[in-house]
Amino acid sequence: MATVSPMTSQVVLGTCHHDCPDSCGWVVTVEEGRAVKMRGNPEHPYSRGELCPKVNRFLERVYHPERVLHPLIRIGSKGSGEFRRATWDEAVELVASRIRSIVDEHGGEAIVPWGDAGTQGLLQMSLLDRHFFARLGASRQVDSLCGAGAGAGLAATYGDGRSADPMDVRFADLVILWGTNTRLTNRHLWPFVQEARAGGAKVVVVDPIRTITAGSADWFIQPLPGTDVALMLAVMHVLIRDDLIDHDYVQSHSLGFERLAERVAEWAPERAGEVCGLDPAEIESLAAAYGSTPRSFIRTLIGAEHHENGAMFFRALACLPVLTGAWRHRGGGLSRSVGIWSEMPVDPELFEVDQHTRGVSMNRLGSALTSEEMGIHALFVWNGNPVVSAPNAAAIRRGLSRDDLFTVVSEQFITDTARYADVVFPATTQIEQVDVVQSWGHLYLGWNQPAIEPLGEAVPNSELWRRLARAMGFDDPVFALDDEALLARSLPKVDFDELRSRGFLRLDLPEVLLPYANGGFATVDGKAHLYSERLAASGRDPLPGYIPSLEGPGGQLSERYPLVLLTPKTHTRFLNSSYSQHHADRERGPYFEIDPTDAEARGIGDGEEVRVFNDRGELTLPARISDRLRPGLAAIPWGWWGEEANANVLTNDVASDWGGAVAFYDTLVEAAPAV
Ligand SMILES: Nc1nc2c(c(=O)[nH]1)N[C@H]1C(S)=C(S)[C@@H](COP(=O)(O)OP(=O)(O)OC[C@H]3O[C@@H](n4cnc5c(=O)[nH]c(N)nc54)[C@H](O)[C@@H]3O)O[C@H]1N2
Ligand SMILES: Nc1nc2c(c(=O)[nH]1)N[C@H]1C(S)=C(S)[C@@H](COP(=O)(O)OP(=O)(O)OC[C@H]3O[C@@H](n4cnc5c(=O)[nH]c(N)nc54)[C@H](O)[C@@H]3O)O[C@H]1N2
Ligand code: SF4
Ligand SMILES: [Mo]
Repeated sequence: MATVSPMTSQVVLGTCHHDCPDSCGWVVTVEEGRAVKMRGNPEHPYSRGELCPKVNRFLERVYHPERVLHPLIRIGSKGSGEFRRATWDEAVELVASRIRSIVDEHGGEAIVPWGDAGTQGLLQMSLLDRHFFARLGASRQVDSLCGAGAGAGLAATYGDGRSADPMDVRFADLVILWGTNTRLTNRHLWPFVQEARAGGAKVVVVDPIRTITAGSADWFIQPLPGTDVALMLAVMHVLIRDDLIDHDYVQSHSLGFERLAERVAEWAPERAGEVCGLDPAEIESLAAAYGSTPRSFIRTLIGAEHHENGAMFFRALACLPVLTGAWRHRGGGLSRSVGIWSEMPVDPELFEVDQHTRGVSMNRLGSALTSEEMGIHALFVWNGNPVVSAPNAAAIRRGLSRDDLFTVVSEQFITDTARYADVVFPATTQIEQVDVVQSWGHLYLGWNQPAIEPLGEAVPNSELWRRLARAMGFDDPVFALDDEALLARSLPKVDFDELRSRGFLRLDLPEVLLPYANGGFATVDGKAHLYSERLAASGRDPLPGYIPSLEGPGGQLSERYPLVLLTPKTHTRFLNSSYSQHHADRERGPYFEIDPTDAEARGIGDGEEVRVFNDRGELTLPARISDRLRPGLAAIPWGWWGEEANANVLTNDVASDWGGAVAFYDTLVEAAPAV
C-alpha cells in the first residue's frame, strides 16, 4: 500500500473514481493527516477545475460517522443490519472456513462474485478478485448493468466500440444528444456542447422525457421509449430517398448498402411516426438537418441500452454517420464510451485469468439466488449495491434472505445490500487508496495519489483480496505484488513521473482523433457493416431492424399494465445509489411522475399517494403530475434506498437482445390512488 508523506500540510492530486464519464481531476488539501479541502483540479483539460454537486461534499462522505471502519459479523436476522465488530483475523478466518466447506460440499461454482464499478480505478475495480475467484473455481460473473449492450451494438456495425473523442463535439455544426441527459450525467461535456452552439451549432435532444438537457436544447424530439430504432430507420429512409448519402464513403468503407436501402424503403416517416408517436414531418426535418450537415455529431451514452432492443439501438445509430460520411470530419461522427482507447496502455497479462466455470448473470441476481437449480451458496459483493441497482429488487431480497446463503460484502457504508451480509469488510474511499483511473468520457488517464491514511481498519479492495487469498493458502505470485507494483506492471509504457506530477496524462493518440475518416473499422474487412454476416450467423437480423419489446410499448403485458415506467438518473446529488442516504434531504423524492392525462383518467391528484404496481412488486409514492412526460409514460427517480422507495422493485430483468445488458427501462406498471 502507498504511504502518505508525513508533512503537516500538503496538496495531493487525485481523480474521481465514480462510475461517471467525467473522471474529474481533483486536489485534496491535507493538514495534520486530515483532508480538509477538496477541489477540482483547475489544470485538468476536461473537467477544468469543477467537480459536481455529488462530489463537492466528498469529504463529508469520507469522515461520515456511518462509515464502516472495522470488519463486522452479522448478529441479527438477514436484512436487519445488526452486526458486531470483529477483528480482521476473525472475519477473514470465518470467510475462509465457510468458503472451504462450501467448495468441499458443493464445488467452487456454488460461489458467485458480484462486483460493479463503485470505483472505476484500474486496480480497485477488478484485478486481484479475478485471480482469487479463478483460484476458487467460482462461477464467473457475466453480463453488465451498464455498457455491454451499447458496446456490442456499436461493435455489430464497427467491429468494436470505438467512437469519437467527446471533446470534439465543440467542432460540430449539429449536435444530437440521443438518449443521454448530458447536463445531468455528463455535466463536464456540456461546456463543449455550448462551445459548438456559440459557433452556430444547433443542439437536438432525443429522449422520451423532457429532461433538463432537453429543456436546454434548441430542438426536443420525444419518441416513445424503446422505439428509436424505427425513428433511425425512417431517418435512413429519407437520407437515401433524398440522396443525402456520401456515396464515395459508403462505397469505400461500408458493406451492405443495397440491402440496407431495401430494408429502410419499408420505413417511410409515416410508419415510424406511428410507432414512435412522432409527427412524420418532424422525422423529415431531423433527417434533412442530419443529411445536410456534414459536421453532425451524435452523442449517446447508456440510457437507451436498458431496453429489450437495447443493442439494436446502438447498431442502428452507428449506421447514420456512415451513410452521410460524417466520420470524415472533426466534429462529425458518433461518440459514446472512449473506454477502448483508455484501455490501450494496459498490458492485459495481469488481468487475464484462465477460468472456464459457468457464468452467472449479474443482471439477474434475484433469479439466480432464488433458483434451487443454480445451487448458489456464497455471494461476494464489492463496488456495488445490487439491491438498489439491479432490476427486480424484491427477488434479490428474497434470495439474500436465504439462511443457507453466505454473503460477504466489502463496503464503505451499510447499504441495502450490506444489510444482508454475514460478513462486512470495511473499504477505503478514493482518497485513501492509490489508483489510476481510465476514463470512458475523455482521453486522459487520471492519477490518484492517496491523500490520507486509511480510516479505521478500512482497506482497498486489492488488499482485501490479498488477505483472503493468504487465508485460503493461495500463493500465486500476483498476490505478492503491492499496489504500486501492480500499477507499474499494468501500465508498462506510461510515464508515471508525468502522470503523478500533473495528475493526468493524455493517452498516446493523435491530437485530432478521426477514428474512421478513412475507414479502418475493426471488422474483418475494415468496413462498417450495414449488413452483418456475423449477426446473421448468430441467427439475428443481419440488418438494422425494429422489434417492439415485449414489456415496453405495444408489448403483451400492456393491457394489464398500460403505463411504461422509466427510471433513469434524475438527481444531481446521487451517483447511482451512492449518496442517496446522505443527500436525500437536498433532493425532492422519491415520487411517481405521471402525465396529466393519465393522472386524470385514474383520479390521481398532484401530491396524493399512489400505488404503483406490476407482477414484480409495488411502491406507494406521492404523485407528481408532470409535463415532462407524454401520455402512457411514467417515471420514478432511481437511486433511493429502502423497500418503499427503490424503483428497481418494479423493473424488468429480462435480458436485452444481445451483448449482456438488461431491460430496466422496459417496465410496465399500473397506478391507482392509494386508499
Ligand atoms: N447525476 C448523476 N450522474 C450520473 C449518474 C447518476 O446516477 N447521477 N450515473 C452515471 C452512470 S453509471 C451512467 S451509465 C451515466 C448514464 O448516462 P446517460 O446514458 O445519459 O443516463 P440515463 O439516465 O441512463 O439515460 C439517459 C436518458 O435516456 C433516456 N431514455 C430512456 N429510454 C430511452 C429510449 O428508448 N430512447 C431514447 N432516445 N432515450 C431513452 C432517459 O429518459 C434518460 O434521460 O450517467 C452517469 N452520471
Ligand atoms: N432503475 C435503474 N437501475 C439502474 C440504472 C438506472 O438508470 N435505472 N442504472 C444502472 C447503471 S448504468 C449502473 S452503472 C448501475 C450502478 O450500480 P452500482 O454499481 O451498484 O452503483 P452504486 O449504487 O453507486 O454502488 C456502488 C457501491 O460501491 C461502493 N464503493 C465505492 N468505492 C468503493 C471501493 O473502493 N471499494 C468497495 N468495496 N466499495 C466501494 C459504494 O459505497 C457504493 O455503495 O446501476 C444500474 N441500475
Ligand atoms: S461524479 Fe462525475 S462529475 Fe462528479 S466529480 Fe466524479 S467524475 Fe466528476
Ligand atoms: Mo452506468
